[in-house]
Amino acid sequence: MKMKPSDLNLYLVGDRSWLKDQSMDCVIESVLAAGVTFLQYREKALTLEENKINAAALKVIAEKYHIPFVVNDDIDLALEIGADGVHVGQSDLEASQARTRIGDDKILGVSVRTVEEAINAKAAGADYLGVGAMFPTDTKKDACAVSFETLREICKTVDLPVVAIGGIQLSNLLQLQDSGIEGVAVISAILAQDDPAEATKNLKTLCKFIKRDQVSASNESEKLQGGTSI
Ligand code: TZP
Ligand code: MG
Repeated sequence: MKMKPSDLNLYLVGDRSWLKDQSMDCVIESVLAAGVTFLQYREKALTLEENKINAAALKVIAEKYHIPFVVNDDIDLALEIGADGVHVGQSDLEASQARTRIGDDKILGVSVRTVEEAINAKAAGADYLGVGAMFPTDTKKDACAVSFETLREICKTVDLPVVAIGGIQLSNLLQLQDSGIEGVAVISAILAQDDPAEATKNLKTLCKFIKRDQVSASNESEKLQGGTSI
């Protein structure tokens, strides 16, 4: 499966360490049904065998909902389970090598923090860019901040769809409006919530307003947050 820019609208990075008592498969099924449009498998503390079993299970669910499913960093795992693609960061395998290994038909996502990295990622064959961290986050302790201006500059300069990531919650999502992004990628804004499906629906309501030329979403935002305008 290749991707469309609109697939990036509400991108979930799977990380079971945030889950409360629920099983990952059940939560993923419920949030995909609620409107998640892209799924990345990213587990940092599992064995090879556990990753194989868990990633393969999530791939089946993603297929059922016809959404792209990519694996973070691990190209062997992505190829072995037949994922739709991979996502690599700047300190992982070079994006051009990742492209060579997965071939032209699979999705390549690349994390970038500067315009230069974004230009290089495009030249290396990226299909989309992940840019962040846009806000402080406890999820990735080593994440460096990216400014709104840099995000906007990347979107303007490089002709690739962009998903913003890092600390994005219902309360700050609309601060990314008019940056040129296609959507937002989150972990805790969905997986750390008591009701991940409800959280997905609320985020999705605001994601509709994220693209340029769309009407102000302040009323919607106010309703979702019980009357506090952002
Ligand atoms: N890359 C940059 S920030 C981040 C990743 C994977 C963590 C995103 O998690 P959260 O909980 O949405 O801030
Ligand atoms: Mg990585």
